[in-house]
Amino acid sequence: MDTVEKIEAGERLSFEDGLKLYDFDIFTLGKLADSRRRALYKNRTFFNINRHINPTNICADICKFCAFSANRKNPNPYTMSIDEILKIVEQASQRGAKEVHIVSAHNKEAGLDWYLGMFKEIKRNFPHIHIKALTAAEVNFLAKEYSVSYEKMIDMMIESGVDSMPGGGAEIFDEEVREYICKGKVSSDEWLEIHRLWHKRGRKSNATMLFGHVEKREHRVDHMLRLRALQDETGGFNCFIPLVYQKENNYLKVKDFVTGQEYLKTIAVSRLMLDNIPHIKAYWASSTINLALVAQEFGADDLDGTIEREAIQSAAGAKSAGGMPLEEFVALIKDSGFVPVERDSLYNELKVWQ
Ligand code: V47
Repeated sequence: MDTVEKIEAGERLSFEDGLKLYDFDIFTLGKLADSRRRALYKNRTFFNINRHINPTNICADICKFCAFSANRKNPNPYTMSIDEILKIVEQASQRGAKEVHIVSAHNKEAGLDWYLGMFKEIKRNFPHIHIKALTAAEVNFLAKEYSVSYEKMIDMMIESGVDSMPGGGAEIFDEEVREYICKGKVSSDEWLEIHRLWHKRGRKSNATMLFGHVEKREHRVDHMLRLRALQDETGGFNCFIPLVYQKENNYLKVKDFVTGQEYLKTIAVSRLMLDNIPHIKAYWASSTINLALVAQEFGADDLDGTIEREAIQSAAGAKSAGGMPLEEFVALIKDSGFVPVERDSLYNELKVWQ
C-alpha cells in the first residue's frame, strides 16, 4: 500500500510515510490532512480564554534558542511575588479567563515553596480557574534541585492545585540535535517519563515541538513518533503544538525563518502521523495569526487562546506580546470560514461563538 492508500484506509503511517508526506505537493498534503480534520471536527475550531504568565526569567539552563531567560542578551532579570501573580490572575479572571498557563524559567533562588505556593494561592483564591503549569523541564529541574523523585514532584503538584501540564520543554527529541540546542536540559527520555507518570495519575498534558532551526524533517517525524508511542501507552496527551522557532536575541545562529509552506506541511504531517492525539494546535504566537488561520485548512483544529501577555516567543521576535482581544480573535476565525468554539482546558465545549 502506498502512503495515500494507507491514509484513505485509516492505516497507521510509518517513519518513511512521514518523510514521504513532506515531499508531497502542499495541496495534496493539505487536502489529506483537512479531510482528517473535518471528519473529526467539521469546520469547528477550538480556542480558550486564557492568560499566560511567566513568573520568572532567571534560569539555570542555557538553551541556545531561548531569548526569554535573563542573560547577556536579555539583561532584565525578574521574579514576581506571589501577590503580583495573584493580581494578574484576578484581572484575567475578571476578563473571563478560565485558564492560567504558567511557565517559568529554572530559578535556583526562588525556592520550591515559591513554585508550589503560587499554585496553592491561585487555587485558594480562584478555585474556578484551571491551572496549566510546570513544563516537564521545570519538573525535572525542581526534582533534581530539591532531590525529590518525579513521583513526589507530581504528588506535590497535584496537592498544590496544578490541573494539567503544558507541552513545553520538548524541543526536539533527537539526542544529537538536542545536545546542540539545549545541552544539559531535561533529556528526551526524562521529558517522556515525566509525562508518562503524570498521565498515569489520570492527568492530561500537551506536547510541543520546536522546529525551524537546525533540525531536519526526519527529526520532526521521529519526534512525532516518540509522542505517538507514549500516547498509545497512556492516552494522556490532549494536543500537539508545533512551535516555529523565533530567531532574534538568542545564541542559535539561524538566518532564515522556516517558510509558511513548511509550517503548513508540518501541521498537516502531524495531523496525519499523530492518529491518537486528538487536537493539533496552531499556536498563533509563534506562527503569526495569518498562518494559524490558514493552518485550520491543513489539519489544525485549535488556535490556543487570547493569551493576554506573551513573553517567550515575543522575546525572540514574535509579535505576540500583547495577546489578542477576544472579539477580534473570534471574528478572525469566523471570517476564515470556521466556527469558533470556546473550550475549557480539557476540551469540554463551553460556547459556540456564532
Ligand atoms: O518549550 C523558547 C519555546 C516553549 C523559543 O501546552 C521558543 O498548550 C520559538 O510550551 N522560538 C514554551 N519558541 C511555550 C510552550 C507552549 C506554548 C503554547 C501552548 C502550550 C500548551 C505550550 O517555547 C518552550 C520552547 O520550546 N521557545 N524559545 C524561540 N526562540
